[in-house]
Amino acid sequence: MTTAPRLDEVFDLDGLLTAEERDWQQRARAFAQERILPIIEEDFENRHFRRELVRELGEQGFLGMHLEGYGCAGAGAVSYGLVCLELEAADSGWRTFVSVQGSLAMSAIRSYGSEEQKQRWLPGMAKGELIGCFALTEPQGGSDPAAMTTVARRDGDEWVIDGAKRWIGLASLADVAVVWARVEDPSTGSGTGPSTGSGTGTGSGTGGAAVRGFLVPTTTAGFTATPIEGKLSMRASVQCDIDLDGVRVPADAILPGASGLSGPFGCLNEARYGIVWGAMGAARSCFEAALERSREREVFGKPIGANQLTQAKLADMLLELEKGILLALHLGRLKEQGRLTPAQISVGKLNSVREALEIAHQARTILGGDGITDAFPVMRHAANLESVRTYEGTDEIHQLILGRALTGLAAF
Ligand code: TGC
Repeated sequence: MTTAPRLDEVFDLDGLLTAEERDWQQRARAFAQERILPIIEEDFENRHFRRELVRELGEQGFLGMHLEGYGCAGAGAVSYGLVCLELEAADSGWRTFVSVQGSLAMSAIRSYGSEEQKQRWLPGMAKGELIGCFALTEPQGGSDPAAMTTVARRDGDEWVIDGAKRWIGLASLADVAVVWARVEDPSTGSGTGPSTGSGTGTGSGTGGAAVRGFLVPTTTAGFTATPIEGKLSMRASVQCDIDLDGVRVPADAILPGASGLSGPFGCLNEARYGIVWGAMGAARSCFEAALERSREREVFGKPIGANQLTQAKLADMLLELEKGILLALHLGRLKEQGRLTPAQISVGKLNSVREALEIAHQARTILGGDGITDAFPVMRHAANLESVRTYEGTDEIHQLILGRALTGLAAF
């Protein structure tokens, strides 16, 4: 039997990275292998989120690592992507945590917050001492944030927020929630300028009321987060329903720099970018499991990897894996140059998750019956990827974003 080439030698991806990027990747790979892989099957089985790892992620510098200042590492987009890839090679739940904390909650505060808000929250979040969540999606559906019904109304020196959110990662463990709500009278806002409003495009619209972001400490009266039970995916992480019942926050809880849906959508761009890389990590893990098994498992008197049908599957999996990583790298380089567009992010998110799922399914067939057990990570990745396919814009939403970019016609 010949020796299989190392995967990363096939396309020489290492040669396309800087020393700093390789260092981030190696540290994330070591963290994933030493701290996540030994416990992940148990945690997935028991639906357990291992909170103690959050501080360790902070110590590694992975939380908000692509942001500048306030205790964040200020790393490049490719470095961040590589960390997402390595963490998701262990489990999508842990990449999701890093995305929710860094790309959504911290990114919202970093991009739109006041200096005081940044000082108050970001250093602790970067260290993993504080957890943030991002409350955008509502129970009636996540695809159309313009149909948001959560409302913030000004009452003297306070805002009063009422509404409900769903599928909010880590909300029951979070210290602060970035809550997006319609403001009934934007003219009474934070005094940072008039709101431009949202819902000016298609979709359900927001009736002319601006969508604004609020930083809500989760200990605030009227804020309740309840973990969603019965998940068969992302079982090692926590997603919640949030009830907002007369939640009172001070006037300066509003994010001054975000007005309209471009605020939360700007954060979604960041999180979707991380998924472009992360899903390829899950795919790599599935591919490696299938490849190793194909060389060891003997049926009909020879390793199954010696069969043409198995080799064809492996070759197709390799193609999509390497193409997906090269696409992620290309998008990362565009992002570092400030040239990455939302439509390009949609290309990457749609492709990475779709192909990762296909690779997981093909890997499962090579593993045979054992492939449905937790002796291999493949079914766990496949189950997790169903969530990844759905959040941050479903396949269909990204197809429609691309359809609009191609035709100039909105179909939603
Ligand atoms: P549209 O009229 O297109 O735009 C409204 C305003 O937003 C701006 N905009 C963007 N800005 C930055 N980045 C983007 N990608 C943007 N896309 C749109 C746009 O320029 C406009 O700005 P302005 O200033 O003129 O008001 O809005 P639309 O309602 O027609 O959009 C339709 C559509 C389908 C594209 C949009 O609704 C969409 O992307 N839907 C999917 C939403 C989604 O991904 N939801 C899932 C979120 S996942 C989540 O919240 C869970 S967090 C993870 C966890 O907690 O675990």
